[in-house]
Amino acid sequence: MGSSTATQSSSSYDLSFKILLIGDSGVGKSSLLLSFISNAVDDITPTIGVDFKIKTLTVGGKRLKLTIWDTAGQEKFRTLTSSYFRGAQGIILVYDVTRRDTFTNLSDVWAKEVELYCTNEDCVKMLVGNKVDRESERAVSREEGVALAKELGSLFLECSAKTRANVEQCFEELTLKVGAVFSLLTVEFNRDVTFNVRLFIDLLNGQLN
Ligand SMILES: Nc1nc2c(ncn2[C@@H]2O[C@H](COP(=O)(O)OP(=O)(O)OP(=O)(O)O)[C@@H](O)[C@H]2O)c(=O)[nH]1
Ligand SMILES: [Mg+2]
Repeated sequence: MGSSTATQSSSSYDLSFKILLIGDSGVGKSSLLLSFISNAVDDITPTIGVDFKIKTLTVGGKRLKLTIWDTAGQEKFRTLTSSYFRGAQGIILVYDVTRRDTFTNLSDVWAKEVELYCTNEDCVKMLVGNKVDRESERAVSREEGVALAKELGSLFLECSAKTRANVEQCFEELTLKVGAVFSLLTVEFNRDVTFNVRLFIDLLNGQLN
C-alpha cells in the first residue's frame, strides 16, 4: 500500500498540484496512469489501498509537478481512499464504457464521495470514459458521458489506456484547467523563481480556448 514510484521527479518546479484518480475497480485507473507515465500498460493487478506517481509537465515554459494519486476501487478500501481526497486540486472520475454499472456508480457513489471528502471547493473534475478500444462492447454512449459531465460540472473525455488514445489529453487538459484555477491561490513556488502569475493565467486560458 502506498508504494511510491517517482518516475520523473524533479527538485525544480514552479507549481505543484495534487491529482486524484477515482472510480470502480477494474475501470482502468492504474492503467491510465501507467499509460500516461511510461507509455506502456503491462499486466496490472488491482490496486491495494493507494499508490502515487509523480510527473513533471512543462506548460508555457513553466514546470508543473503533478502528484497523481491512484486509489483502489474496491469497496473494502473505501474508508482509506477517502482520506486522500483532502487538498486535491484535480479529480479524475473514471468509468469503463463497456460496463454500465461503473458509469451509474459515478453518480451514485463517487460523486458523493467527492462532495463529502474533497476539501477544495474549486477542485477541477474530469470525467473519463475508458476502454474505447472495445467499441463493439460499448454500453455507455458518448452522449450520456457528456450529459453526466455537464451535471457534475466537469470536463469530459473518452480514452483508451490500452491504445493510449486521448490519455495525454486527459491529464494535460485537467492540468491546464487546474493551473488556471489554482495558480492565483498558489500553492508551492520555488523560492528562486520569480513568476508572473497573470501572464501564466493568460497563457493557460489561451491554450484552453
Ligand atoms: N481493453 C482495454 N483494457 C483495459 C484498458 N484499461 C485497462 N484495461 C484492463 O482492465 C483491467 C483493470 O485495469 P486496472 O488499471 O487495474 O483498473 P483499476 O481501475 O486500477 O482497478 P482497481 O485498482 O481495482 O481500482 C486490466 O486487466 C487492464 O489491462 C483499456 O483502455 N482497454
Ligand atoms: Mg488500480
